[in-house]
Amino acid sequence: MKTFEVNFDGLVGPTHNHAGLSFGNRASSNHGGQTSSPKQAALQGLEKMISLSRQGLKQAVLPPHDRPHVPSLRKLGFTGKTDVDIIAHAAKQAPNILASVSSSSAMWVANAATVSPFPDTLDGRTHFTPANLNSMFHRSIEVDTTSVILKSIFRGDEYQHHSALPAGQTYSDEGAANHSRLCSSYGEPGIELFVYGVCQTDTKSGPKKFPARQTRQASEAIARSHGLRAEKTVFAKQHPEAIDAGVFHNDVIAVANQNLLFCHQLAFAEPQLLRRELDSASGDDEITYIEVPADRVSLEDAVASYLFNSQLLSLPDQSSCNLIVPIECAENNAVKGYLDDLENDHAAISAVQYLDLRESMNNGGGPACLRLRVVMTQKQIEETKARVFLDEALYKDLKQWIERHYRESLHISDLLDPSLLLESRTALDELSQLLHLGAIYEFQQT
Ligand code: SUG
Repeated sequence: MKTFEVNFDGLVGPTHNHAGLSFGNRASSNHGGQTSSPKQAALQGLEKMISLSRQGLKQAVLPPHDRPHVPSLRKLGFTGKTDVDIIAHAAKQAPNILASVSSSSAMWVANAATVSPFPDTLDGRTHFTPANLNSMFHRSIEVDTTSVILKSIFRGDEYQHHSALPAGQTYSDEGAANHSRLCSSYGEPGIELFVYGVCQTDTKSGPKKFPARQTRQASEAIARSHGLRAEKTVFAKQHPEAIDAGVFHNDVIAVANQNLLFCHQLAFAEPQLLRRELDSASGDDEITYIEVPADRVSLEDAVASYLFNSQLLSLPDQSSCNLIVPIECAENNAVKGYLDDLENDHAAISAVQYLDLRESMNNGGGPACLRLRVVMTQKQIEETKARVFLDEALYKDLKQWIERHYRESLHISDLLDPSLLLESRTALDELSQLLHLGAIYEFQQT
């Protein structure tokens, strides 16, 4: 049975804005208060999706969440006769809370869940654990809707959906952004690599400046509940210097695809140990490492350009990969120089493609943040009821839907406008029908 790795990309929501909500994420802090363009953001993301699909890859889409999130405002004590009144209450008393519940951050679906595909698990099912995203309030409210969406797409006995890990610091989990898979081909058992920022029994060697958003305890719990083979599971610690330089998720400093690991010299606290463990777990399959030295690309340049928040594409009929990187990589001399050499000299990389995702990038989300990888067989793809696999017809429908419903620009002061709630709900109601997802949003239940 033919097996694919499908990239599910998060569609940017109608309330995409720059509120500077993520401490430790430099782009988010630097752009806080600036005007965003929800329409351009969504179109940029959609262009990325269709570009991959046109290159022969399996590409799918995940819907945005309902924002501003009124159920969260209710939980926090805001009241009113109608949802619009509740927004008005929050707008008056706590605009910062309203901004948090209005973020379109669910678009970065690399943080939606950790997925262990069927070849890796003892029961032969694909396991999903939605991320609790405990470390940031505006992200912690994503988990319930994420869970509903994943269950509505991945239905049946071949999929196992777990609850998110318990709340609190010990099990802080940010999903696939800290999880990679190395394999000889997607349908074969792979090594699952879990990367954490801090271990709760050794908090001294963590970062000093910025929070570590993934704990070892969370990663271990997921590996346990997904039923992974111990000899094929590796845990590695992020370099604390990297976190303090703005690497809030490991996918900002490393990316893997099949048997290739592309990372910065300072990605991991113990890189030699990691290589030994990966080599031993991979057995006869050789892993190729491309480690970028800090004297070629500094941590600062890596974070500013998002060089490693890239996607390594295994294109049909091509033995080496293409690398897709954000356009910011072409604007950074050190990074561009490195990429030119990589493209010319390294057998594992055939070509580098530059993508404009500036709107997402300004909140700290590059190409890899926008995708969640799920290994699926041709049969599983065919049996999926939801209309989420991108083809030219769906691309066209989504483009028109964005053009119809999204604002050209949005400033955090616009979040106080109650009509944004109705606009957003009208758009999402239509989208859930367009994608054949059923009533996935709380506002559709009443
Ligand atoms: O969680 N930014 C997101 C970016 C997530 C990127 N994801 C991965 N690396 N996989 C975050 O920090 C900023 C929102 C704002 O500031 O308005 C934000 O949530």
